[in-house]
Amino acid sequence: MDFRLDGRRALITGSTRGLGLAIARAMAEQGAQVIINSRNADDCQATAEALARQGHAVQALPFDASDGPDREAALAGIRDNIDILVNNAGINHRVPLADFDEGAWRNVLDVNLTAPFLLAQLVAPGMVKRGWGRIINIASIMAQVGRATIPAYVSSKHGLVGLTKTLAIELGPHGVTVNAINPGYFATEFNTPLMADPDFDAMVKAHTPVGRWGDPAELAGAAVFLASEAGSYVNGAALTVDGGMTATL
Ligand code: GCO
Repeated sequence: MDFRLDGRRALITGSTRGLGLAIARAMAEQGAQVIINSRNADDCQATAEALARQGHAVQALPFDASDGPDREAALAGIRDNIDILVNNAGINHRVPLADFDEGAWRNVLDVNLTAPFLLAQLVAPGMVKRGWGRIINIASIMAQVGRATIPAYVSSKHGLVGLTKTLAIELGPHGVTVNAINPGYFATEFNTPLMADPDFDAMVKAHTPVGRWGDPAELAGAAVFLASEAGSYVNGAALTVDGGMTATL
């Protein structure tokens, strides 16, 4: 059983913190060369330096995944040499329906759904040429259920799992697997407003059979598995990592 990623080059979007950083670190620990990305060049540099100090092969590549010219310019030289793409960068906008403006809706869809599609389109040709590749889309349990006040996020994540399935079918014959991971509630900066709300915090603990928020490191194993040879027959799947939340009422 081979969970190693030696010799693989992995681009993880949104990897300066939270789930993306945990995935980047775990992939680096399995021998991958990791490319750290976010919109913020200083954050990318600092994260890459911290991982490099721990002996990992790492590169900083700041760009805005949802900005066409920025994305294409950043990837111009390396798009054909990415073995593993993790579409992790995501945003949320938590506002009641009556106040949810169109710009915010479009922005969430752009970052969470359109950018993963366009990034896959950029890197897939190189993977197909080499006959090996992995695309891992970080969706959410919000691809399985919904929650009031986050219509754009829920729609984008349901869409991301649909994108995963259709790309899995198209790229599978070329040695490229495409899968999603559906994280439940993890203790990340992204979820700070939810963790700070005592009612929400209590709801998460009560509705998660393991009784707590997830630690980002607890998501990384799923990403390593899907990226490795051990996961070679998993394609078009959405792997839920939620402490059991969606298994219960
Ligand atoms: C929310 C969002 C996210 C969640 C995550 C759970 O409830 O506002 O869904 O912040 O953490 O997506 O899967």
